[in-house]
Amino acid sequence: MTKFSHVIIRRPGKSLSNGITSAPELGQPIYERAIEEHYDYEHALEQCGVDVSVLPALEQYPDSCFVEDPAVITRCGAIITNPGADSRNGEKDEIEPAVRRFFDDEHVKHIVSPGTLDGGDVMMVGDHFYVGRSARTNEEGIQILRQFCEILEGWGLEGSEVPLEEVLHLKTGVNYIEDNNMLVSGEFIDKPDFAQYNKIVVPEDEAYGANCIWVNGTVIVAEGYPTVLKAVQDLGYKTLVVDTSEYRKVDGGLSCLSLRF
Ligand code: CIR
Repeated sequence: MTKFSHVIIRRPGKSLSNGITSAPELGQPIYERAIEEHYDYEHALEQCGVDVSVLPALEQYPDSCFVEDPAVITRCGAIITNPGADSRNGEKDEIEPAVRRFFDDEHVKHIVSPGTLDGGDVMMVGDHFYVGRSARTNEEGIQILRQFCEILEGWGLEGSEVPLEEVLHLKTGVNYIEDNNMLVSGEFIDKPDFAQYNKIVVPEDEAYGANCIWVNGTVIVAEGYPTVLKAVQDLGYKTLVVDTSEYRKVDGGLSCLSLRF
């Protein structure tokens, strides 16, 4: 059974306002509010019984509070990714020392160029990892999946590829909350890859709310998505609600803001 004992987060910097966005119409994140939301997020995680390591802001990387992307952490070891956006690629060198506090050399592996991978494209379901093939997770000619899966297989884990077309990352639209329950939205609702799960279909007007996180029996849900919240509560989960509206302005959400392991 999955159980997390550690979480890594990184405070946003003032440069968050320059983060990559597909939704400029939402306006730029307001730093003071983003910090408040980050503290609330940290406190929600603490209530789930995990030890939270807080890394300092990195002004040179506007998107670096989204620590989920430069690393993937499994129960067997960590994979430092090769983030697909040029402005974010250097984040991999910044996250590695934090990850190495928990894993020795043998248990830290790397994705190498020309393969690129963002952790937001990796969804863990027990020992199986779904890997979204997105604009960020890719490789010309050779399959990035092979590189990632060889590392997983070395640890007795496995992966499979899920092509995606409409959203930034796999977990933008599909999230596993344990006990065979999966929140699905948009292009993921009818994907055969997820047919075996109890699917909670997220309505289009609450699509952002599909990005929930399960932490030791509690599901943290973004504020402002009542249908999602009710559906999760109806399944019997304890829930916590956190406002992530400043992060939404730069395409970020609950899962992107932490590494849980
Ligand atoms: C980016 O475009 O990379 C950031 N502005 C948002 C990253 C969100 N990360 C995630 O979904 N895992």
